[in-house]
Amino acid sequence: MGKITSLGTHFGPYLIESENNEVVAVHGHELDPNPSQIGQAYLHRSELRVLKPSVRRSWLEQGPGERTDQRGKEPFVEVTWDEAVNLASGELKRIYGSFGPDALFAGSYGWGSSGRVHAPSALLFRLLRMCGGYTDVWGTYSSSAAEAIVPYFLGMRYHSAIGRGTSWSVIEKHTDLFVSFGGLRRSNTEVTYGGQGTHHTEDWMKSAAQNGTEFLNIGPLRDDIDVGIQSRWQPIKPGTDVALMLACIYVLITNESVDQEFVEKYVHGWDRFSRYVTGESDGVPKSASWASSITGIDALVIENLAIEMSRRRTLINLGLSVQRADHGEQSYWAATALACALGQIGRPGGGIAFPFGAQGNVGAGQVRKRVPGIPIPPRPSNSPVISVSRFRELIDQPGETFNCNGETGEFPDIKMVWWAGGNPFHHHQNLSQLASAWQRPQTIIVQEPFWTPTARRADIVFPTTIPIERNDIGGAENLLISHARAVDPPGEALDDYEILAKVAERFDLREKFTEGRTADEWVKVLYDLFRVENDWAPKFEDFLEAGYLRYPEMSDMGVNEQVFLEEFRSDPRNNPLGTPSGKIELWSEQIAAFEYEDCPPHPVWLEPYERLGGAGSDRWPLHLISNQPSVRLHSQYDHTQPSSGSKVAGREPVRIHPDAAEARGIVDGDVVRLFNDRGSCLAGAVLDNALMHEVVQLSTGAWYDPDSNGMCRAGNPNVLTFDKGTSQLAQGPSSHTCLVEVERFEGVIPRVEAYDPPEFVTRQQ
Ligand SMILES: Nc1nc2c(c(=O)[nH]1)N[C@H]1C(S)=C(S)[C@@H](COP(=O)(O)OP(=O)(O)OC[C@H]3O[C@@H](n4cnc5c(=O)[nH]c(N)nc54)[C@H](O)[C@@H]3O)O[C@H]1N2
Ligand SMILES: Nc1nc2c(c(=O)[nH]1)N[C@H]1C(S)=C(S)[C@@H](COP(=O)(O)OP(=O)(O)OC[C@H]3O[C@@H](n4cnc5c(=O)[nH]c(N)nc54)[C@H](O)[C@@H]3O)O[C@H]1N2
Ligand SMILES: [Mo]
Repeated sequence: MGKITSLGTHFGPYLIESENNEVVAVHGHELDPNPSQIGQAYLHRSELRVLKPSVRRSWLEQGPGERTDQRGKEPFVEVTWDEAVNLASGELKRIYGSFGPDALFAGSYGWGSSGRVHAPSALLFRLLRMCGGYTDVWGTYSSSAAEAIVPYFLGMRYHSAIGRGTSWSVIEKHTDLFVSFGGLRRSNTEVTYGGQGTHHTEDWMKSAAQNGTEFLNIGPLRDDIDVGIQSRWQPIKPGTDVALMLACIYVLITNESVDQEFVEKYVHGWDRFSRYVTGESDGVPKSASWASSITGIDALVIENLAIEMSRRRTLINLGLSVQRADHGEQSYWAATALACALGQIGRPGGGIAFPFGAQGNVGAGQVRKRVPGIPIPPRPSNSPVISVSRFRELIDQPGETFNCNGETGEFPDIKMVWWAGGNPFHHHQNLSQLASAWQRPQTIIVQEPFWTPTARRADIVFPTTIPIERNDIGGAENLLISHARAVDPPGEALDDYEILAKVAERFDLREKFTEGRTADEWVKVLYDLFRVENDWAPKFEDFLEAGYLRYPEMSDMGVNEQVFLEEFRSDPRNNPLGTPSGKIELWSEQIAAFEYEDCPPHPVWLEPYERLGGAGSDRWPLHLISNQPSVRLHSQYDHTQPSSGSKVAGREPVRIHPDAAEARGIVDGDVVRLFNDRGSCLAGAVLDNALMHEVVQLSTGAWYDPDSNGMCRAGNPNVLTFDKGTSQLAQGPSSHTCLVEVERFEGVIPRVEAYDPPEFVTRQQ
């Protein structure tokens, strides 16, 4: 047995076994009944580590802004840390001096480490806010549409609605019918942003099923519920859920099954909204037959479902996929309207739930315990802020105005980009378009452990450590976890903390940035701050010795009993919602004032820019689901096991229904080409009848690997997706709205090059 050290990650806690400075085994944590396989990636030393600070040749030799079309193509020159830090800080000073802080984009979205000390983007924000600021972002790629709209109709932040949500322990006892839009994929619940505790979702689902809860999966994939329980599947054309929800409300209205008492007492705007549903206000009754032609679901099935929901204790759950789509805001609002009509909100096991099946901590039944982080100074008040997924427009369209959530702004002229802990060349939509916009800034700096598609497209790359190479501390819903250094970092990689402290030095800010502490000292400081708020916690040394701390008030499965909006239901006068009316708003005067055609003042069905049976489907007959990968976290460790072992014909697997495959002459294991107007990629065919006939599924995260025509050889779906905001309200990403065609790839099959290290040259004297 080698040395055992503890580690926390976004996908759960582990025990790392190492010998002679090598990881020899990754063990599930002693408390974790269902550890995620994703952590096995830590077993593998990688050829793709960035070993030394590296600078793109033309940038180094000719200066900023030179031959930016060569980003990702030309070789790097390795330099010393001193030189790299001087180049980066000198350039930052030049940009600040010549153009001001708005010309720097450092929004730096991404799922870097889950540790509280080595949180790469937080450290970057800390330093750059001390230096003068930068253009920043609002929202997430995960849930911007929900984050924007939920406060208008529930009067609370989206994340507090999740924290206050109904817990599994209540569902297990009370819910008869758990209706999920967007599934409850077990693999998605292996992950929680900021740290997953021990994994229990699967156990909860099984025990709820045993207690009589029926699970209904409404979505394009049968295996969106895959934990071995007997669940029902209702296929639906992707992007049409709102039509189904409205039709269910229509059925309840015409059957006089709406809970009138509930809508009168707890809902603002029911009358105006219901006139829209019946068609009184726009001439279009949102009937079951109307919805049938949009969703592909039989009208009788819709009628029966509405009545069944009203007769049983029904919980309506929304995943996140349904809002990562064109007009994604509406799915959350319309589902809540349906729950209002059913009148079970605030009753145990009934009502509305967000987003079970998207993360593992959902249903844990308590607001996450705060684990202090290194403080981030407030954002300078005049810093521009854009919706996170409008990043490509930002760098491409300086001076252009944009609307977002009631405000109008102007994109500043971005001269420099600095990214720590994210991979935009995985996560952004329409990557070919991003690749050309990426040529505009004069300088791009990336902090990365690996030669990812983003690192290869940078001018200056700072090599960073990974979690097993440093000490840290992290939280989850039921545990506090020690992250302990198991092995030494390779090459000259440094912690993000140390890298940014070096940059701070060039601004005479080292002392202010570090507060005179090493990163290890911060670990203890943060633990001691946690102890101030949690006086039951043991001394730091005892915590380190144990490797974790279980929160005492949580049961083993990590759940307290709680019912979403129970207090509002029981006493709306004394517990009003934070909306202007104090009620659930199905008509919002605040949204009305924005006069957005793409987000009117009540829940509506709006045609997405493309859908099966709608716009675009004459040319592109298949809907692409680019969901989350089960074998990795986004694009992380795509180059090693377990992700590399999941590839088919050396590329990302795409699932195709056998009928769709047969019609195209595709057999299992073929290399296929997915394409549309926006781009194309190769993938390895897997025939599977767990999908709707007109749906193909290619998970996100294969490393972007364009050939000279922009065709991604590795299979990243974001060469196909459309880069468009959900609406002017959220301006969130709409990656799940995407039509494609698929064909067998004929000709010489090209090699995937994304997993080769880049080329290096020595400096010309
Ligand atoms: N088509 C489509 N696209 C999508 C989605 C979709 O459903 N469909 N989903 C979207 C969603 S929900 C999200 S959240 C995004 C995710 O997008 P990202 O969060 O950008 O994806 P990751 O692959 O997790 O990128 C994290 C990067 O941080 C690096 N990293 C890890 N640890 C450290 C560290 O300690 N220091 C530093 N400096 N770097 C580190 C990793 O190597 C990796 O390159 O993707 C979005 N894109
Ligand atoms: N293993 C693993 N788990 C993860 C992640 C990961 O990278 N790996 N990423 C995490 C992150 S950052 C996030 S934000 C969450 C995302 O959580 P979600 O957004 O909920 O997850 P997705 O995987 O994008 O989609 C889940 C399912 O929704 C269905 N779906 C897609 N479009 C529609 C639609 O229009 N209607 C209906 N009814 N269903 C639809 C698809 O069949 C898909 O499998 O997952 C988290 N969990
Ligand atoms: Mo996400």
